[in-house]
Amino acid sequence: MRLLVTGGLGFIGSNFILHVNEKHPDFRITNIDAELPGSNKKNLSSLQDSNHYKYVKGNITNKKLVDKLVSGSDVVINFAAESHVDRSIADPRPFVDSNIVGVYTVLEAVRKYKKKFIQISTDEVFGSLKKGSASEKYLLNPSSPYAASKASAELLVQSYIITYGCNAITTRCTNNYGPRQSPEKLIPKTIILAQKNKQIPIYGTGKNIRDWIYVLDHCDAILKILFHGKSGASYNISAANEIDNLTIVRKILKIMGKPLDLIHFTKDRPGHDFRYSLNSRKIRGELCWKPKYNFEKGLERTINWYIENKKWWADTPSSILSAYNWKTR
Ligand code: TDX
Repeated sequence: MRLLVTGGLGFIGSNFILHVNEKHPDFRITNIDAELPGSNKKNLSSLQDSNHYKYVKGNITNKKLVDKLVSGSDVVINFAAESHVDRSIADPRPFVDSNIVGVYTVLEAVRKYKKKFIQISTDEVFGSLKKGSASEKYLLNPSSPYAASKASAELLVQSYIITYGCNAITTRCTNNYGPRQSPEKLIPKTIILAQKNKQIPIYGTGKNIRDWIYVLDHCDAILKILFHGKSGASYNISAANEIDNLTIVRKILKIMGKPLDLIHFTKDRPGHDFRYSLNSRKIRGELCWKPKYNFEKGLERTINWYIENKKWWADTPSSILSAYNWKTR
């Protein structure tokens, strides 16, 4: 199988490529990545000599390049996205470009060359839920410019399925954690700051809830969907592991043997969603998927990876690790 992976130098995309390379070494993978925030060339340096892996630097809004790469593939999996909510609050424009115009450009190519397409979306498209868990039938109700750009992409995919009969599937996953996640996200940021004995900013009260999944469980779900997912469908992916931010930060500090007084409450994120939660009954029932990692095991693996791979994050600018200043960026 010839896979075109977009955004494969990012956190989830790079873990997915490494996972596929391990489970299906016969697959040929082409990775197109624009090297924007979240991408890291070190993520796939282990594959640089592989003759089953090809890297192309480029943006998914580049029609000519996307056409060429899509025509030479069997399946396109779109991980490429601006993904940090704080950045989208400071400047939504790159989110419209990558997450909407980029997806449109890829959709045009998969329509033209009649290829299978998988769009990697997020639980954030359903907005904040007071109670219950969102099934695939819930209405899209995004809060941040980031979430709105991902919801827009989902609607574009849906329209290409209905109007042009495209062979496409959308997946939505809850908050991922694991090796190679960009230092600006909560879990890696906490590990890196704790390692440096620096204050860890918690937005607002720290009571906000996210539903966490180890990145390899997400990658495994995408593989199941690639092989057995129903064309035109969407699948929610969740490990049903809801935890508030303060509890996570405390757990990390405990595992690392660091003092709780590193915790520092800061100004809340504007429009901060209180809780995300997905119902993943459909993928568990139809595709027999279930997560393999519990949170304690996954968190320890993640902490160990960051401690053992200090070189990967050592040159992270302090501005990325500080409390976000939404006014000036
Ligand atoms: O410094 C911080 N302090 C803090 O309290 C950061 C970076 C975050 N937080 C809070 C905000 C959130 O409630 O922690 C929670 C998690 O924040 P992020 O890591 O920024 O993730 P989130 O906003 O939940 O969005 C994530 O989940 C859905 C991903 O970044 C998205 O890409 C994904 O689609």
